[in-house]
This record gives sequence, structure tokens and C-alpha cells, in this order.
Amino acid sequence: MSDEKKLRTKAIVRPPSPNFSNGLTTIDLGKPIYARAVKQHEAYCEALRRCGLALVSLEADDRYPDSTFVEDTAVLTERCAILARPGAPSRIGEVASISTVLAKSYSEFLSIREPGTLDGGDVCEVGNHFFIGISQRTNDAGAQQLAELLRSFGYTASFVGLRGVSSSLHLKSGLAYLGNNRLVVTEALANCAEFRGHDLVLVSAGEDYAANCLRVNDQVLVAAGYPAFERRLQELGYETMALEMSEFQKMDGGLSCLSLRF
Ligand code: CIR
Repeated sequence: MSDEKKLRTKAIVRPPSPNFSNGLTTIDLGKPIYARAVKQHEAYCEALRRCGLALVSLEADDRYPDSTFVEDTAVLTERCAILARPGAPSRIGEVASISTVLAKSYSEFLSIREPGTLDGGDVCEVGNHFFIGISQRTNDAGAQQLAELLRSFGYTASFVGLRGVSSSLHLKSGLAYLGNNRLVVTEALANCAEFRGHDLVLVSAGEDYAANCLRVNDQVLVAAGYPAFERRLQELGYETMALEMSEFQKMDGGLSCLSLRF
């Protein structure tokens, strides 16, 4: 499907480290199997390449078991890069190495500062607007700082309160942007006033994990195991690629979390 979209050309990825299963999780799906996670990550990287992205592939980093979820460390836009300040203390150290990588591609470089916390997974870019989730990880100060920084670059931003509304870890656990004003949302987020005026594709109850799909240029990556949702996207005219995500799901991670696209 060809329509209004921003062409992405690169993505930063980092494979899981052998101690990946020591990372944070709230879900009771058992321990991830490392070898399987590595294979799933390889397939994910291959899918991004097929979508036309050149990958910047970092070394696995066993100092940070959650470091494969690179999305949480930064917010990348066409005009600037903003380093995040992850809300989980065990993840704050992940930002340093990402900042070194980003310095090669961005001249405009900003940061979320204490007392702000912000995870990239709470930020959903919708054209020139950014939805910022206030969640278990992103606090008011972090969200406000990000909104001000984005506004200084000519973007608009608004907040989506997730606490008490959705059990999802991050905003993008339950929200994805497909382009052309169209959002994928879980039932928990569907009535959120912020999304009025958008064309909503609702993910059925029990299929919440599928909401974290990822449009990359002409393709939409979807988690395998949600055929009804995938069919719905195809009926809407999207070309989909289904990827096995079981080992990342066990650690609360989804498709968007595994890369930083720019
Ligand atoms: C965490 O709890 O931080 C990781 N285990 C999962 C992070 C998932 N990231 C994302 O949704 N952007």
C-alpha cells in the first residue's frame, strides 16, 4: 500500500544477551529460551532489511538484560534525536551506548533530565504529532520535557494517561500508527479522547499483544498468532509480515521495542 508515510532508511538493533531472561517482566509466560530469542531476533532483523532498512547492529550487552529493547532509550524524529531516561533504574545505563551511535547520525541532540523519566515505548509518532503516554515508566516531568523539546522543533504533542486505564507497560503496547490518520488500538485505549478524529482499527479483547504492530515503509510487521488481526490489515490493503515473538513477549516486549527506526 502506498500512501502518506515517512520513509525510514535505517534502524538500530541489539540482539538479546545470554542473560536476557534476567530482565524485567510482569507477565507470567515462563522464562524465555535464549537460543529461540536469538533466532526470533535474527528473523526480525531480516524483516526490517526486507522493508528496505539498513541496520546498525550493536553488540549484545550483558550488563543490561533488557538492552535488546532499544526503542526505550531514545525518541528519533526527522529533526532531532532525544535521549530518553528509562523509568526502570536497571535500564538507565542503556542510554550511554545508544547516544554514541546516534551522535554519528544526528547533529541536534537533546536529553530528558532528572526528575523526568521517559521510555521510548511511550511515544507514538503520528505525522507531526506525538502522543506521549504517562505510564508506569514515564512520569509527568518526563512527558512535559519531551513535549517542550518536540514543540521547540515545530512538532505538536499531547499526553495519554495510561495509569488506571490500561494494564499495558507502555503506550505502544496498545497503540500503533499505520499512516493516513489510522491508529491500531486496544479496547482499553479505544475511548481515549486523544484519539478522536482518527480512524481506529480495534484489536479484539484477548488479542491485545497484536496491537504492537509496526509499519515500516510499505509493510506492516505483525506478531504471529493473531490471524484475524492480520487478515483485517490485509483487507485494509496492507502488506503484512508475521513474526514469531514468543520469547520477547515473555519479557513484556513487542515488535516496536526491538528497534529504533530513523
Ligand atoms: C522492560 O520491562 O523494560 C522490558 N522487559 C520490556 C521493554 C519493552 N519495551 C517497549 O515496549 N518499548
